[in-house]
Amino acid sequence: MKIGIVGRPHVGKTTVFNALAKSDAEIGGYAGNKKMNLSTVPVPDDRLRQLVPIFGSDKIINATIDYVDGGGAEFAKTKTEVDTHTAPELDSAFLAELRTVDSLAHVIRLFEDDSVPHVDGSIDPERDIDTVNIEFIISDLQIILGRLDRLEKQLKNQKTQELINEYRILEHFKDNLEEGIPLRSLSISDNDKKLIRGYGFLTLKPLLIICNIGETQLQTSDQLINPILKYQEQDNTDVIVLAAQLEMEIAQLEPEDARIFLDEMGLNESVLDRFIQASYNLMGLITFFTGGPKEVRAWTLKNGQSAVEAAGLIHTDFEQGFIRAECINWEDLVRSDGFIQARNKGLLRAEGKAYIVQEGDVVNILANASN
Ligand SMILES: Nc1nc2c(ncn2[C@@H]2O[C@H](COP(=O)(O)OP(=O)(O)O)[C@@H](O)[C@H]2O)c(=O)[nH]1
Ligand SMILES: [Mg+2]
Repeated sequence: MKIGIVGRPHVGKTTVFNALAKSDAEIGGYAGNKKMNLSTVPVPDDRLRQLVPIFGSDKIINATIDYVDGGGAEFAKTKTEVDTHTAPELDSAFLAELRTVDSLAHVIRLFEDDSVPHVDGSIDPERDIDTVNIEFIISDLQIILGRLDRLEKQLKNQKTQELINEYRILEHFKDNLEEGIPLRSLSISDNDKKLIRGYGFLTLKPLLIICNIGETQLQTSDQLINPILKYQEQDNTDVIVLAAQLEMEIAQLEPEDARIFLDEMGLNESVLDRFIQASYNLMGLITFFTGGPKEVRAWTLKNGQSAVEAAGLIHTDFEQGFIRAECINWEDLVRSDGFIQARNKGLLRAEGKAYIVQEGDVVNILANASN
């Protein structure tokens, strides 16, 4: 799973990236080094630790999330050009990268700091949301208009049902985008989703709005973000609050020092957990586990995916040779203190290919060896 961090210049995107990835990418950077920041980060999950004694596993393998931040490569123009001229455009390579992500984390600025002027002249989070939304709408529209043009020509020669369907759905998208409606607000059939999967439309991606507040705003954050909460009502959109600079500083400390610091600040450690939870919910993702003497491991699936799809994720051979999946809720397994007792209590279920894997399932795939 990959999350793209987006937003206006100098709102704290790289700071958020550093907080999430516990890294130290250059902040305040601008069209300088032309490098994006990419990081693969383990998803913290205490359930893995609790499953270790059940399997006697040697190690834990967390699920991971990939984060991408534009770094110095996100905008086409340099800082001087932007400060003295118009609003910055996104760099085309960064846009292409964004088309590959599963969801967007849009950082908006609430923190006040005179030494960091806002490119649009004032702190106005709602304006920032609209600006980026419009930018992405235009970008999706450009792709659609180009494709519709080509489709019209193609349809003159070959009127296949697939091309006709694609034309119909893209026209529908165009009409909505022209009204300023992002594609994530539309209900799209599974079939249509398949037809348009390759385009990576930006406004179709689930959107997590991150309100970046300053340290001094921690006490008043509820009031501050009140006007932003209405965006939560839009489809596939959620809002969270993060004091990104503070979180970045904490993430860069040694774990022991971080704990002392958090205690002193009266903060809890759950900000990153909340970010990940919100992202999972937004993308409709669930976690299941596998275990053995070598390792206990967390995997990410889309809610609604089946046992055979889970098997395919673990190993393609498991998908082909699938016989059945033994499944049990992780907590039932831990409480039973092992598989034998769980089986005796009737908690271990034998499920077929079509079984929909549930959040927190421990899954053991039984499969024919391929040859
Ligand atoms: N005071 C304050 N400054 C921040 C905060 N977050 C980011 N900044 C500053 O804003 C500037 C831009 O941050 P950066 O993460 O590089 O923003 P980006 O351009 O969106 O990637 C840097 O000087 C940061 O130190 C914050 O929460 N409080
Ligand atoms: Mg940056």
